[in-house]
Amino acid sequence: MKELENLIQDMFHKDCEQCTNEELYQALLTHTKQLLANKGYQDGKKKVYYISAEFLIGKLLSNNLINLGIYDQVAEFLKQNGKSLAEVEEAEPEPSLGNGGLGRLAACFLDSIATLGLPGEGIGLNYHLGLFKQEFHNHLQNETPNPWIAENSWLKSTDTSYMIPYRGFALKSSLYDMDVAGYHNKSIKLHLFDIDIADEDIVGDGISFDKKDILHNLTLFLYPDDSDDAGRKLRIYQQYFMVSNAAQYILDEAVKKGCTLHDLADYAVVQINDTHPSMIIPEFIRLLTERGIEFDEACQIVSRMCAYTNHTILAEALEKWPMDYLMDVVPHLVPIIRKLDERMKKKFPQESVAIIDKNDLVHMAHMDIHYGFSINGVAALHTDILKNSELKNFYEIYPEKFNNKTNGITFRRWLMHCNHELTDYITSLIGDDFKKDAFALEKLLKYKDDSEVLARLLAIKANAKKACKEFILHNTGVEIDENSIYDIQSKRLHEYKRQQLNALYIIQKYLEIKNGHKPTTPVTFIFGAKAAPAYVIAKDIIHLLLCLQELIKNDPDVEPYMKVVMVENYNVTAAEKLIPACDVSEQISLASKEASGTGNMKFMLNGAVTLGTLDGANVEIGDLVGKDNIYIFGESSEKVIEHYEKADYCSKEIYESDEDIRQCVDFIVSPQLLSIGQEENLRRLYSELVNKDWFMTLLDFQDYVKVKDQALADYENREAWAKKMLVNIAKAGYFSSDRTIDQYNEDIWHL
Ligand code: 26Q
Repeated sequence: MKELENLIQDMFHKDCEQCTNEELYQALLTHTKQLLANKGYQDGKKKVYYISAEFLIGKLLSNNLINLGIYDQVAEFLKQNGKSLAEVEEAEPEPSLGNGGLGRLAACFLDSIATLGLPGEGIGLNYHLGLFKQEFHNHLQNETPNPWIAENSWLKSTDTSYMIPYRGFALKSSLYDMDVAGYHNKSIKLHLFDIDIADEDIVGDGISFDKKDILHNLTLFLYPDDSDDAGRKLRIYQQYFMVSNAAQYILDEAVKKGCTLHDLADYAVVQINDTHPSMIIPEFIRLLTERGIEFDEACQIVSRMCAYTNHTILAEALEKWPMDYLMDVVPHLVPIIRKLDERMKKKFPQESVAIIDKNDLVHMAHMDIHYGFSINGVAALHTDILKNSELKNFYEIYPEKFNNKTNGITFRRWLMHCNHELTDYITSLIGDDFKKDAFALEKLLKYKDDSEVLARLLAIKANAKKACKEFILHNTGVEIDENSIYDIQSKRLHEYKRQQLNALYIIQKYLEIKNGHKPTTPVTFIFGAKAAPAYVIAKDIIHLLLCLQELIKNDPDVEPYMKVVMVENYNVTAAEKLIPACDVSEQISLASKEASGTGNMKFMLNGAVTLGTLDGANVEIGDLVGKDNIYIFGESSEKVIEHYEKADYCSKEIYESDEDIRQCVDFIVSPQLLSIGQEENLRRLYSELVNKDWFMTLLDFQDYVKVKDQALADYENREAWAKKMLVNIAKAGYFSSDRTIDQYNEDIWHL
């Protein structure tokens, strides 16, 4: 720690004791960046390039210290000087480079690629104002810019720069790098491309700005509002900027190593994270043909190099770009895409597998499947659904391209960093093999009937709940009861994830308590979720939750028994506070709709018990822990898919025939809630549920209530509950992203 002490002296001319937390953060940032670079970078002839519109990396200081193996030393040094690492960490801004699961997955994958010592790099964009910052006013979500790049940050500027051609002009890029430390291994790089002339001052009210001012807006926001033409075109400008930079960078790097271009696939494999980077396929072909490779050969090279991951089966998220837009933004790609399409139309004339459809829309996923060598889903059920229904026609053509890679999470962040007490206790029981070999957690199973161990698990959970209570008080001003059951649903807000189902349960409980049925142990319903700014119904659901929070807070009959609290601006930092404290993990998407989920894995690893549908990776969690250690409810994915095929689901029938349900749904527009909230929002949501309910909330409601009531009742037997917690922790090893990355490498990348 001598070096750190000297650095603090050099930077601030005083001792550690006299420094502010902000100053200590600056010193640690500088020190850690140096250590990361000194470790050297993983290299090899062939590299994987993980290209993604999002990298939801979270704060980096603690994680880097853990992976460098000096966390304890630094924490101790600060403590001896009267400081706390946790408080120093507060000074770090959280990078705002992602939205949800797909972005967080990319971040976990970088950690595992580095930890396994594989040569790989991430490539994305350096959004200055990130996704957006969520604020609640009048029980509604407001969006404001989320500037996160400080003068001194984890970003390192480089000399790398490319010209990116668009219709009528070209933009010069600048590359910034961030180092990602492997756990007790070398570092790898995350490359973030940017433009020097991006101008944050063009942002007006909230997050509004001139969407046509490409020269100044290109790298301001992730997912700019695409409800109009200008917004959609801006997304194409962004995507092309990302992939043209990536392709030029990859080619340059390979050529420097001696690649002749004919053998490019021996130097590079590109993992395309959903369809946002799909234009990299025609862009590679453009660059290769420019450098003298014949079109046919360029197609073959690219087809040996590109692999595509699908993260969703929701039709509205599968990108289809109108040819006109591409013509306006990147006309030089248009003849290439047309040629790629014609070649496939000759072989496979059926419309369902066309790249360009009869409305002149370019189906990005179709291009990936035809011209990539691998397509994977992100959980067993999801991959089955892709093969058997959503992409059936493609599976029949290319059965050998389809494979499953069940998602995973890095245990360095989602256990070792966010739950020190649990990590230390596990280490005391089974040693620390699990930090590198997550399957070793199964050794915990021998303590399944050990009352002392079970009591300790409960005590650790109780401490995490106290810490979470402090966080929630600070974040929302709401004081929750640390002895209540913490029931948590935190994830992006989307109708298919069904936060509205949870809300209806809360209404049902509220009415029950009003009628004198009081729960044995009070329950706190905790939510964290951002809604896309233009997603009206998602914002209405947030409104309902905030209105319920207000109603219950002010009702002395009910307040002692239940509470609702919605955390503002849910992000990685908030997740790290909520997840260790959770008792019941809500994973209640409509079966078949959640590709995998990764929050479900983080919660189980921290000793929460899942309440969920048989959807995504919940299915695999259930198989691993057994039916006594998970609460499953709801219609099966087969039945749900059948309802969609037959178009025979009618929520109004359920609403009209089931008095219980009607009472709960009607409550959304009751005088009590209307006196708190906005009539327009509440009525719109009510009408959506009664007349449409596309994600079948009412269908699963009664079963949800029954199973959730059972879970809450079972919580009363604390030792039996602790046993479920232990089994969940012990069986979480399969969900380490080290396992996932190992499989990507074995089956797809071959590094
Ligand atoms: C598409 C078109 C226009 C605008 C935005 C988008 C868009 C943006 C983000 C489409 C999809 C996303 C993000 C998807 C996502 O995060 N999917 C999640 O991926 C996780 C990792 O595989 C899974 O665990 C989740 O189940 C899945 O929802």
